[in-house]
Amino acid sequence: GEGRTPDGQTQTLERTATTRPRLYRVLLLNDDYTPMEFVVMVLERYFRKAEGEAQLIMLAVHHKGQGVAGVYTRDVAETKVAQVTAHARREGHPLRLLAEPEA
Ligand code: TYC
Repeated sequence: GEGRTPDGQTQTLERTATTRPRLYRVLLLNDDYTPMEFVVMVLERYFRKAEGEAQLIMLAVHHKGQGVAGVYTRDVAETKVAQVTAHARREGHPLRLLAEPEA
């Protein structure tokens, strides 16, 4: 990038091409017991979905068995899986999520 010499001149420094990090889908899995409103709350609070979109995603998972809650770098995806799973267990719900690499 750009640097500065002691006399205040700018100089262009070597720059190596970077690669984009691999992205992971956080999948939400259906089950028979987790309340629909809990899943909607999870999509709003942890995955920053607006209420209407959260309801659509929840219903799609309910009917199709699974769906994408969000797409993130690996650390973020795995942290969301862990946080939401812990929250669901604290509330006594069997909700399952997993992170899988895109293509
Ligand atoms: N199938 C659940 C019910 O009928 C609702 C649900 C939706 C559960 C999505 C999990 O990922 C899920 N209460």
